[in-house]
Amino acid sequence: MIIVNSVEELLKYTRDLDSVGFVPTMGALHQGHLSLIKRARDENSTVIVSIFVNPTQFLEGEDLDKYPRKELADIEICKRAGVDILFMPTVESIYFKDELRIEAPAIRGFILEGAKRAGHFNGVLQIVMKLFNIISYNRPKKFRAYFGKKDAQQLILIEQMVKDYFLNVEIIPCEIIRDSNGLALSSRNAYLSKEEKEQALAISRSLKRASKLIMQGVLDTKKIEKEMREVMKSLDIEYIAFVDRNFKKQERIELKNSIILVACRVNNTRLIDNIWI
Ligand code: PAJ
Repeated sequence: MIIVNSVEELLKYTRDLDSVGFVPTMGALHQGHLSLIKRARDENSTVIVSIFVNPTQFLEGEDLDKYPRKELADIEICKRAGVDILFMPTVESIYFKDELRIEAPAIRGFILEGAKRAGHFNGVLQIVMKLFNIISYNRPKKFRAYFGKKDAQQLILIEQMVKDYFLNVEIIPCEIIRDSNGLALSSRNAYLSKEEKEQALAISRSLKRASKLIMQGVLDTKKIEKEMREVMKSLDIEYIAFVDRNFKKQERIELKNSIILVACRVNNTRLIDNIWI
């Protein structure tokens, strides 16, 4: 595995590539990330992973400084997973002064996660656009990028950016990986104590409850939300949302076209989860 820290260096290693599978991450890698890497490994001749804690997607007062950084363990995980190139750029090598900015659309970019974290998705799109352009700069024959459904709104916005900006990349959505209790894996789970982890299980339980109700034929989102709130009554709920695949709010569930999203606080840790119906 080659580890590179600058764009110039990366470009030396990406000449004449056949298919490239790219997995962008912020590190502190867990089985969720690994599932993306494995899929990329299965489907491409070259796998490139990036680890970059992107400052522009953290708002003032968020956890940029304390975001878990586990460089050595991450390198080991990538090596073992058969990653070919690990790209770990410095902030200076990737951002410029007074640079051009990408603005997420109001309709999908500034609701839910984007309302609670106004400007967050501008930063996500900014870095993902840069990474796509850097990784595919030398025009591989095929370019695929892997994203988790865990960050559903991020995934939808990236798909929109690819379409709106005519980017030559295939976005591969990947299933949410959970621990044996149902808790969706997240780098931020590292902030949770044992008791808090236990409490956080109510999130996935509420989503399971929702999917059970839907299987029983309950499609009214108000009814489903009421039951979900009951399951999560010990948590500080930021939002429960029912949207279609374009993130338009729904009054009724539509099979194969609904996403149920939850954001909660467990003490000081903010957690998100969702299911695609
Ligand atoms: P990060 O939170 O490190 O996540 C990297 C990728 O792993 C994302 O596509 C995310 O959806 C996926 N992922 C995280 N937890 C997962 C889980 N439990 N199951 C499946 N996939 C999971 O998302 C980011 O980084 C950043 O915003 C990034 C896209 C890298 C831009 O900075």
